[in-house]
Amino acid sequence: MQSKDDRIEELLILLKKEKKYVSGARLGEILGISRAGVWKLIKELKARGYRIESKPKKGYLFLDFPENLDLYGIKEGLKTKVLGKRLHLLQEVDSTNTWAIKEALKGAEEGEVFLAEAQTQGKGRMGRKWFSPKGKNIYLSLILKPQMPPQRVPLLNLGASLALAYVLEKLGLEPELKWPNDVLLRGKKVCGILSEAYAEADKVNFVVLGIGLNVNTKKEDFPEELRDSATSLLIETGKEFSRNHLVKEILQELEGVYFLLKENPGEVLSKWCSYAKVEGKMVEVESFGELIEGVAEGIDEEGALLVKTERGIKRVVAGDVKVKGWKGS
Ligand code: BT5
Repeated sequence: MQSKDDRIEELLILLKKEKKYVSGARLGEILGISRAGVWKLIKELKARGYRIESKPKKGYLFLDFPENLDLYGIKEGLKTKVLGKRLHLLQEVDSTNTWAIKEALKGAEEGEVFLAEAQTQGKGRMGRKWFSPKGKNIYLSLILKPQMPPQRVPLLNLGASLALAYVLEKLGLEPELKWPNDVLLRGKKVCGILSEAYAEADKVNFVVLGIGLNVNTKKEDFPEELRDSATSLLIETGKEFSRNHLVKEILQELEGVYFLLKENPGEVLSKWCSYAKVEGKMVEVESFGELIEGVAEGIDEEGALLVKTERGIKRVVAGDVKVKGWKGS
């Protein structure tokens, strides 16, 4: 027998496909339940924020997804094989990365996704904080179990930012990527990525890849200190976006890049470079307390940044890059 969740998902798919009123009797027939049963499921969808119109004698019409994150809305039509096959959602959590790590240590599988409407302790790199207000943005972490040596894990960061660039480009925007993990619009940070790996010397047990994308945050809602360096899709376009739709897009693009990384990492790197405007620019990189100055030459096959300094090429595996003239730096 189908669970209630499966029936709700099926009902949603049916309603969305029809694009016109469908009678309760017909829906009941397809789902193998009574009209009263259909009405109960519709009531539940409405309570979750789905906009569905009901008219006597005509039936039900799907209008829109809810503004809030909703697992049915993400799963409906999701075209992935691995990522997002299992999705988890909380209204509030300390950090979706911390949550995903705990679940991975308990045996959660590759591709499981952890989402929250708000984070109370959203994490950036190196102990920094990620501003994570409720109900506006995407805070998503997923578990990967890649067959790659630990020194190649940084490629996942680059791959994830490339996937985000694809998502934003589809919205008509012009994203830029900044090593190692920033996605920028007009030089301002719209998305940050944090990967945390659990590895042995020669084997990766799992990686939690965390993505924070600013979607419907208004300029005045950012704290003062971020207003000049951060942006959101709303600020850039004047429009609000469905986060359920965006999560779906992110998972699909991410899976494409993840599979490509296994087959042809060189291609991912060259695609990444085509969005990065750092090459050939004078940069200052702060890495493990050291300040490295020089010209950014590119990225090597393990995702490290190569900087041409007065004393030769320096390979930087972690750090913050400042490019002269960039607001987001
Ligand atoms: C990052 O760190 O950019 C990684 C951010 C990853 C966040 C996601 S959300 C889901 C998952 N769960 C987590 O707990 N984390 C991940 P970093 O490069 O260190 O940048 C952090 C810096 O960006 C901060 O010090 C601020 O200056 C700035 N910042 C903080 N919140 C921001 C926001 N919402 N938008 C733009 N910039 C922000």
